[in-house]
Amino acid sequence: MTRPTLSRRSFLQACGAAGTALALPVTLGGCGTDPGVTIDGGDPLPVPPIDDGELIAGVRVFRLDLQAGTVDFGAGAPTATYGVNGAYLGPTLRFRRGERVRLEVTNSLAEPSTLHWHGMHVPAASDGGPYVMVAPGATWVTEYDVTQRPMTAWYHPHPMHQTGRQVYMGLAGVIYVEEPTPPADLPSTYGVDDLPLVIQDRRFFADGTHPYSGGATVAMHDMMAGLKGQTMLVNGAVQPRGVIARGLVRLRVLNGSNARAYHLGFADGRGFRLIASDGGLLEAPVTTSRVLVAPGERVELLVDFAGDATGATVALQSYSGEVFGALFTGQMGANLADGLDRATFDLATFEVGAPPPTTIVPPRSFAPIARLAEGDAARARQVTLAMGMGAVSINGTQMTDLTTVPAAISFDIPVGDVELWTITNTSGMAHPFHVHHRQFQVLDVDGAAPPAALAGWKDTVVIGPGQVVRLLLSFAGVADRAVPYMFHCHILEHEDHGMMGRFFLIPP
Ligand SMILES: [Cu+2]
Repeated sequence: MTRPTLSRRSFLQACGAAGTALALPVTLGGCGTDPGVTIDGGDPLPVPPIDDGELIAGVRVFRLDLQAGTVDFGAGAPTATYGVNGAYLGPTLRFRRGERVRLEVTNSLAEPSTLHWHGMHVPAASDGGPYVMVAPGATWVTEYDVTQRPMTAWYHPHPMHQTGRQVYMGLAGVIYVEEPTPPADLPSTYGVDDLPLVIQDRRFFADGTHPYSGGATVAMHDMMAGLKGQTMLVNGAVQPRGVIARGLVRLRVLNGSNARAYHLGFADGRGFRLIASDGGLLEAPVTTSRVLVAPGERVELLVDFAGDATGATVALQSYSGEVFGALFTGQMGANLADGLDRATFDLATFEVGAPPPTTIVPPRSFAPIARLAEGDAARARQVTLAMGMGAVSINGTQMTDLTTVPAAISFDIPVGDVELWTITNTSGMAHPFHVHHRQFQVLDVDGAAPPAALAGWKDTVVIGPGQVVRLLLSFAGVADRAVPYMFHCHILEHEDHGMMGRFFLIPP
């Protein structure tokens, strides 16, 4: 990869996360942070290799190697990276409902890590959270049954205090959960009319480094705002150009960024159908021209290119400025937002290629979703997300280590119970709230029924500044008093600095 054109954008970063009372060590000096280089994109869109595993005695076996590498992103010098079975990011794992999978995770890094299967319903010991670490040189083998409905999940490391850095280095990948035979009325030819798009922003410096290089911790401002950058990667390439089928195309978007939300739309204003959120298909496609996707969230879009001329191009953009007020409020929000949070910018460009293998006519509706009801809840919990005095918190406290977890953020939940969680955000910026192991339903947002995009199964949901969002969660699974699951903000710098809690599934 060569990209000769480098320039420094005069890019004023707001600075001013207030306060100095730190509950956890953070490097001071966020003011005047170097915004990094501007990199011209346009290289071909990479498509992660599809990995179907190997069927051994009825178990589908996947071998994943966490390894160090080097990638030239065009910053001016190569960047030291991490990847899974490669230098940056990892393969797309294809799981099939009804099968058993075995994950063999080898850690070839020089530091401990772990892999978490974000969105998957798995026993706690298989979940890959911070309580199940993989030492350097070790191989962690775990097995579980794939029981959930088809969806797009993903995997990423989850080590205590190190998740943001390790994901930023490049450890992440997509998981397709499919029926043994995918439905014929949705695009499903991988890499042709069914594409994963992993969107990440990065801040590169001219020497190829970034704020996490060399094991660094980020500056105070980047801890509070979450680490954001002005360089957009899609599937690991800077603002790439992808050739897509001249027909109906299914884009499975993962926001794999540490902190930045995107408000997706196309430069020519075309509409598309939002067909799935985190936990799979909605009850019906939602026709729209914009969709918000926050860190950790996935959305699936059907975009029709059948009417475009071969060779025509259209940019996928983020209309971030349109949602600025929904994601940032008050002085705190103004301080923690950056220029791109107020702007429209390109993520990738699609060039219309050959027609797809078959012409797809998508259904007008999908299977109904059985609704959980408030009356199903065995108990209610409050989860309050807050920021202030240079720290992030849940219920007034923080998760600072794995053993001394305050009761306010450590729950015991009997297997099989339904719970009503009220998530309140008292801060001036949005937090994508994620719960491990189970897909949940949004009961209401500030007292109103959720919009259609949030009415399906979710595992990560944006809690806007000042918002109150109520969730219904059904905790089926396997009791385990030794290994907990996590819930946390998916702004990874917030997670790493204690905006996290845990829950144990206990016997009923
Ligand atoms: Cu947060």
